[in-house]
Amino acid sequence: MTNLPLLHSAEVAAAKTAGRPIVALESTIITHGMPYPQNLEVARQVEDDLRGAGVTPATIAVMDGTLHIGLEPHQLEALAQAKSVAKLSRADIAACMATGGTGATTVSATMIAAHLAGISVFATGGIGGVHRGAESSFDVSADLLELAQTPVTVVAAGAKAILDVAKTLEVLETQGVPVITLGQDSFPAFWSAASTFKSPLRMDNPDDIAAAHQMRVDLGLPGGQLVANPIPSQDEIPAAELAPIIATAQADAEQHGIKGKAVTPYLLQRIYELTEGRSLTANIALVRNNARLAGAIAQALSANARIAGK
Ligand code: PSU
Ligand code: MN
Repeated sequence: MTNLPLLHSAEVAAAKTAGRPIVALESTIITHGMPYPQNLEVARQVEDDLRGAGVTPATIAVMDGTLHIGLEPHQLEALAQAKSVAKLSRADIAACMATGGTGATTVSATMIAAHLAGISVFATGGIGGVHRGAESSFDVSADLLELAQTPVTVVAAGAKAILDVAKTLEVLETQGVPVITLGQDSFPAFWSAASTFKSPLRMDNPDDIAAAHQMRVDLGLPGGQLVANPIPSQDEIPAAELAPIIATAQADAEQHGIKGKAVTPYLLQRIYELTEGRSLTANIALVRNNARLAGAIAQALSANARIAGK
């Protein structure tokens, strides 16, 4: 471990020393998920939302070979403006660090980094999943397999309708990942609060989610939890309205031969154009909503750890 190029931001280091709650944030959403300058505004806003709630944000990224747990303001700005930054999953984080590269972390790589830094809760927008047509493309996000092996609770707004939600839920079940939806029975669909799928589990408050996280740790179970947090109804785009837009975006991706890592960013950008920016407004609202819930879960976990003297 001594040679690992890992750096905590000043505020994350202070929070760790004091035992204050910390929430990890990913950086691919900044570099590949939203356009500049909104990406920077949102990244700052989400960090400030957490600070306002008494929780320390730890945005995670690899910069010049160093794994950063928390970015200083100038680093966040540099990342938001950077062009052609690598998109890192479990498969390429080590190679990027070993060669002094710079890359944004997806859900899988962010979970690895958070766990390494002793952070149990992570907020994002949406996770990767099983893509439509996966029966021929085999495009299944590494995020799902990471949830099966790394003990971090990930708060997301469910699975985007650009994915095959049924297959995504099946893989999560096979992999032993608890999928917990907050406050409703329907599994949320990212830009839409509800889908036609029932959530495997439902909980109605952050304390129960924190207790379930701790119980898995106590049982010695590997892997984390996926918490699905529905987008607030005033910010959602109804599923019926999105369906034809998603179909168009998907047809365009196919026509342009978009494959592999490029698929998710391409679809997000195309849907942004086709909704004239509404998808981004919804995306921002749901990310902030997820950070709020993640903060509350982190607070519950750290309060329980204090009581237990851990
Ligand atoms: N979904 C979004 N925005 C994103 C992503 C997903 O709405 O930015 C990013 C996340 O970092 C996620 C990654 O981990 O895409 C999944 O990529 P892939 O589908 O290539 O596994
Ligand atoms: Mn993929």
